[in-house]
Amino acid sequence: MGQPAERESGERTAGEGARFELPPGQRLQRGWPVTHYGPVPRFRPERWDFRVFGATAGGDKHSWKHEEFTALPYRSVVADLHCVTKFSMLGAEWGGVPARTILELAPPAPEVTHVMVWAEYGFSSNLRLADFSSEQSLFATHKDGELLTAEHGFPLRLVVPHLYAWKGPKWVRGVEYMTTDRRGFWEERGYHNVGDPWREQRYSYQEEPGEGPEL
Ligand SMILES: Nc1nc2c(c(=O)[nH]1)N[C@H]1C(S)=C(S)[C@@H](COP(=O)(O)O)O[C@H]1N2
Ligand SMILES: [Mo]
Repeated sequence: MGQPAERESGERTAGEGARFELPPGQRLQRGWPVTHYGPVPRFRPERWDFRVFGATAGGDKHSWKHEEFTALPYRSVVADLHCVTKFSMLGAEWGGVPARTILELAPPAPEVTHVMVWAEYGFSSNLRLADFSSEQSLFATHKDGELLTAEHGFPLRLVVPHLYAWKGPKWVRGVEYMTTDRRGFWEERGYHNVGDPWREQRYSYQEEPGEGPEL
């Protein structure tokens, strides 16, 4: 793998985002189904912002308006999507702002170990900092060269290709830096705290000691 800093922005890279292969227990999905809990939020550009808060370096809060966020460096990642309900979509090209860019622009305090990614209507998902900061993690505005549609997360969704797709909120609005782990929406409702599809980490009862906060 190359160094991310040496890549031209916008360059198409597969890396670890796409293996073009099905993890255990998954089947290939034709087309692109819509899967989420609750209603599709309406995008109001004048009210929209993207916030980074919690244990930031120096205690600073960061926020971007929509036009500011979409002006950040754009990059593409080819990634597979694995839903815990057992369908997978292979080799989509996502475009947007790398999670690492956000970590550079809004650095976390040294004690940060986890993040909570927040979306509209209070949907959330927690991630280990190491997963969030992986080279392929992307705040996506586009898929296969086109703007996301409303039901697929417009204006912004997180894509973390090496984890089950619930770890990537659609309609994302911000990131909270955390110094201890806390469960997000699905992680509180029976899904695995880590969610690695290659290890079939689907449900919280499969968690080994140390993989998640006590239930
Ligand atoms: N805000 C929000 N994001 C979400 C979800 C959700 O319920 N709410 N579901 C997740 C799940 S379980 C999956 S499989 C993917 C589905 O993305 P898609 O509808 O674009 O296929 O979105 C993820 N992001
Ligand atoms: Mo899912």
